[in-house]
Amino acid sequence: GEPGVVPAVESTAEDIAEMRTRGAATIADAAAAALATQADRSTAETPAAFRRELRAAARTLYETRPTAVSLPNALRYVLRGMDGDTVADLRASTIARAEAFQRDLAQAQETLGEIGANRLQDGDVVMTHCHSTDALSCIEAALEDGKALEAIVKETRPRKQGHITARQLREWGVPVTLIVDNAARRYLDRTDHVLVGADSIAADGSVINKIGTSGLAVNARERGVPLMVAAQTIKLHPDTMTGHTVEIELRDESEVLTGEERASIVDSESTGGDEGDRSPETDGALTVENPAFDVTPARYVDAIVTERGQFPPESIVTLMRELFGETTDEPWEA
Ligand code: RUB
Repeated sequence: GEPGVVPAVESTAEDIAEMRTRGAATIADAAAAALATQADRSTAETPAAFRRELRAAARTLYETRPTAVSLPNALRYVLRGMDGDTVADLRASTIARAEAFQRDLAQAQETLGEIGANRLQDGDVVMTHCHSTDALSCIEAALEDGKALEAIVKETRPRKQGHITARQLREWGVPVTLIVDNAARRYLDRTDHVLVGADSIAADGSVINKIGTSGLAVNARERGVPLMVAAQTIKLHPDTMTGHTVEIELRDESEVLTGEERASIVDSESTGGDEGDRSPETDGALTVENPAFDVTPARYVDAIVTERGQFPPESIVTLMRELFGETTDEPWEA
């Protein structure tokens, strides 16, 4: 760890990296809370040292996972609110800014849920992928409006976040049909809406979300089922306004294949020798790739629902310009 970064921040970073804390909104909330904790527990004696520590804490959090832009957006927002000429003032302003961020984030989710609920009709069947608190907020608001919904929940390999979605929906009394990812196209025949969240949204309206979203989107279009993306504006990716692409996280092989499974595949590859004769070249010839996210082009997205209203994906760039302006320098790199 970096000097001055408090253990609570290190452990938040570890929770994010290991996915005990996961999902774009939840990660952003945890990151803001961690910066408040850093501010609270900092033992810095000068304003310069305090600022250095906060930047180091932000870097520690930033380096955990690359795809959900809500993480750097949250860090940037909190650090820009750090204000004052004394350590006491810097501490108080940072904590207040982080708390305001967390309040606004929760409020945005509630507001977008009410907006998204308008797209759902009584009796509709909604298909979900992964676990998105923004997507669930739309369902919750529709239920509160008295609409009865059913859900078809994709398991979402390899981490099975569909189980978290299924548990939440069952808590709300929604009938749930859990399916393996490969069954999605078959069940689109009786689906009224595909509803997903986002880790990042690019300036061209493309949506970066859990791996498998793009294939689902193409199948949904082929079946005539609309795809709705629920995303707080914190998911809008400012760098994409200047042409940057969003980094897709590649996760560990162990999420896909156990060591034993690997051995059973590589051992069965005949190398002409006996069992003890397994060469490293043979081992190296089995590559497991485990991308955590993919990109759904804007043309497959029917609506992006945010707390600022719902948008056709092609017009999201207007909202991005309004929210971010032109500067995207990271304050923790200063
Ligand atoms: C989570 C995921 C979610 C988005 C949106 O991926 O792809 O759909 O983060 O979630 P992972 P939310 O499990 O790898 O973090 O609406 O809660 O921000």
